[in-house]
Amino acid sequence: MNERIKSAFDLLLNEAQDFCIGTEISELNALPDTLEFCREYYAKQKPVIFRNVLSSWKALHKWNPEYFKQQMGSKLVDVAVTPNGYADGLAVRHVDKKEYFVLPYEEKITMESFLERLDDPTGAVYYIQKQNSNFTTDFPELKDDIDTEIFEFAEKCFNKPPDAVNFWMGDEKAITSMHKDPYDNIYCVISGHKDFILFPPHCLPWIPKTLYPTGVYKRNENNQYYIEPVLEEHYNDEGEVESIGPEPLLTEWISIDPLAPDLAKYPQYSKIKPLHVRLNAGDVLFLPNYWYHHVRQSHKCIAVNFWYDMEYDSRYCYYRMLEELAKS
Ligand SMILES: O=C(O)CCC(=O)C(=O)O
Repeated sequence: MNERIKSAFDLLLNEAQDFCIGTEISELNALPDTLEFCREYYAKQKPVIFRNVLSSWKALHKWNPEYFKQQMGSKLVDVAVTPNGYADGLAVRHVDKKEYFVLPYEEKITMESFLERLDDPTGAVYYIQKQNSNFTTDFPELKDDIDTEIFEFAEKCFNKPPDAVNFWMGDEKAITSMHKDPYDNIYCVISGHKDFILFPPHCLPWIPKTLYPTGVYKRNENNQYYIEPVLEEHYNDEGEVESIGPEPLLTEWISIDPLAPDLAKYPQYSKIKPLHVRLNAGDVLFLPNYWYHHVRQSHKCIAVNFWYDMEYDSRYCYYRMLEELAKS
């Protein structure tokens, strides 16, 4: 990399360090009002944990596997299934020994059998993690157990309703690999705990990324999982698919695992310091858009989160520039 760009990146890291940007996570024991939230957290794009603020939610006292079994045992739910716990993560495909970015096998099963599979330590890893507002569309019977009015302070600040409300429940082996989202995130843990590893957006130049062939898990008749490449689609001028393949679609993904970083391969990663955050039942995290996050959980942890579309402001434009410079 060009020396001038490299020293500009070092300057970025040092300035952020000097101004304590992304060096710690604030915590409050109550929800803030709109003005405090806007000034102290949203405007500064600073994460904050609100500890133990969900006690007014019925969900906190009611939601557990037994309750779900009684209330919706026969309901069909969409589940992400993987052999290794990484839905949307990296894995080596045995056929060609290449590393792929792999999407999960998607299965519809009853809530009761989902809960049974969570108790089977030998099988594949099951995770309800569909990020398509599945709480709103798939779990209307749970709606009254959460009180979204407590987040009025945030909604006034974002000035929009959430784009998606997602429901998460799964195995402790289910891991969400490091990524970032174009959403401001209000993340609520209802039962169990979640462990987040975070980096602020300005750490981009030190977080290695690679273009990977894309695959999707499939299951054969012996219940074994294998990776099938997702082939690239070619479009005509009308935007219709003209042909498919022969090459797999390429997906850019973060190459480093923060749980076991390969520093020999990615020495630049040692320059940045992760923030570790544990959310317990009743805790809420405000995670601003474009913050990198990696997420683990306790067994049968239950969570709900609210995604608000980010504002595409000047910060986003600088970020795009940084992305281009980091490629050079
Ligand atoms: O809870 C998880 O596993 C992942 C959460 C996440 O990535 C998000 O809320 O953006």
